[in-house]
Amino acid sequence: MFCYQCQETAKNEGCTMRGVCGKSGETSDLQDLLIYLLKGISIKGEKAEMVDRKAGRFIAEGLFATITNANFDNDRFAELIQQALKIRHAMPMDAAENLHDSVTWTADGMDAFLEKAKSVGVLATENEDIRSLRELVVYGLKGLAAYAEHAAVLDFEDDVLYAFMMEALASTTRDLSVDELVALTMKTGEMGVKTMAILDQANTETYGNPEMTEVNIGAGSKPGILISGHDLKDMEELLEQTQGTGVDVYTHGEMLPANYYPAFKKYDHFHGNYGNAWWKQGEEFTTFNGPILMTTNCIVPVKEAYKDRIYTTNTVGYPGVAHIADRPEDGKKDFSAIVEQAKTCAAPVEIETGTITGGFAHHQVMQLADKVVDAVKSGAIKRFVVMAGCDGRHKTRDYYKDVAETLPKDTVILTAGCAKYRYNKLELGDIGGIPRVLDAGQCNDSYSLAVIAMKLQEVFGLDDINDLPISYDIAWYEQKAVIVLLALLFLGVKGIRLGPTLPAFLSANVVKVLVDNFDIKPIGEVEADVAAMMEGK
Ligand code: FS2
Ligand code: SF4
Repeated sequence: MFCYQCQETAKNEGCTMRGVCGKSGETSDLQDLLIYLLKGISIKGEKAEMVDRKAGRFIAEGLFATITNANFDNDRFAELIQQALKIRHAMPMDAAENLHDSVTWTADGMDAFLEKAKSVGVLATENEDIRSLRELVVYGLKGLAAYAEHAAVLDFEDDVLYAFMMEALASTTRDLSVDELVALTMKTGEMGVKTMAILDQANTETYGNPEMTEVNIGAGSKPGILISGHDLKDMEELLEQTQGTGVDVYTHGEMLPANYYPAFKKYDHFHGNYGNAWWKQGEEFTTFNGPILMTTNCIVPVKEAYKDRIYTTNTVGYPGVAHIADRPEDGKKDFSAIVEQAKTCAAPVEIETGTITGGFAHHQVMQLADKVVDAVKSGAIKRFVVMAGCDGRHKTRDYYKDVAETLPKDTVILTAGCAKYRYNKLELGDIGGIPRVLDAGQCNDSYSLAVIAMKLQEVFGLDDINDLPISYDIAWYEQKAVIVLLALLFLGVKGIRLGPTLPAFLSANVVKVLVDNFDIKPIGEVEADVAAMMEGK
């Protein structure tokens, strides 16, 4: 195996024996082969006269399944590989010479899959810079695919996205120059913006605009179900199916922003949020006592303490863990097994009490726009600091908590994603009623931060988005953060600080391209970074 797609990769170089995330070498290899076959499907698909939506959706699901902490189940990957071969086979293509091996290779059975995987992984591209750019595109596509898939679940699909996934994946099989690959990277960012806009539309048209909400973080006296991941449709159906059962519903990790949607707030048995970011699930799932539903990444190696009460669904998988089947066409998922189990469980152990405030997606912030603009004009708000992105296990991520605490009181933190758990329970106060931490939602909602920035640019009549009093101090962990980063670069944002480490998959030359063109920098010491940000550097 060789995998370096996430921030926690071994020695910030690459996982070679077993993933730091717990992924086995075999799982990693099967994921490589699946990606390879998605490239074969893409080569066929990009030549078709019309976008093959079925193939496009399959590509999105396949990419999503390979995101860090989404799926650890070899059997599931073998199934996906078989499906990929079938889909590819059914796609028409003119007979041509020199077809890429990803279009023609075929075999059956785990042994054959694992054998082939050895030669099609990341290291099959020998040139370090080409490899770096190809993987940057592929990881960006994984994030894009995840967002496209979330939108598709809500019936918002755009063939342009599938066509682009095919174009980009197919391009990674060709001998593109560094310049061509840099251009493809930017186009990935552009399509990332488009995808996130579609997802934003899907979420808000289906569930309403997130609104300022105080979320209970304590525990109730009834048994509960804990729902994690990013899938709002699962959230909706779980709330419906638990109504009147005597079972409460709690969110964990990236599902916290479900608490901000009008469509979900109406349920009395929606109790609030339990716990923190994904990496704390080992302890928090143990004390929760009730069943846990993982709707997307991030699942981590499952502990015996809750193995018999954790469930996966969608692209998530873990060996030996019960999986809730997809919803039938025009039907709903069946969560009855989870509900029945919950009734037999004790209530959660209370691990904290109080509330946290969130719900500041673009619509809510725009409702406060006058207040915000006045505060900027009067100098009450000196600067916004975007600290969106991911949380993770590394102690070095305390940096983000320390930055939040060190920033002067006349600054506002804009956030989205699970990075917020480093500072969303601190008492940071407010500025004239505007909370100093404005949480827009999931990493999926990072689009909101771009909308807010563009709106402020318009209000202040600025030509360049970089003239706004906004600094970017982004934390990354997995591939959804990669597409958010590429989207920001496409929008022309410069001077982003990225941490806690720069991605291992960026070669020295690719880092240089990013530094020269976008002034990207690694995080440094807290005091110095805060001082620099306050000077707009
Ligand atoms: Fe948290 Fe980062 Fe959301 Fe992941 S914000 S680790 O990309 O999907 O989650
Ligand atoms: Fe290593 Fe991250 Fe890949 Fe897991 S996803 S194998 S931790 S690089």
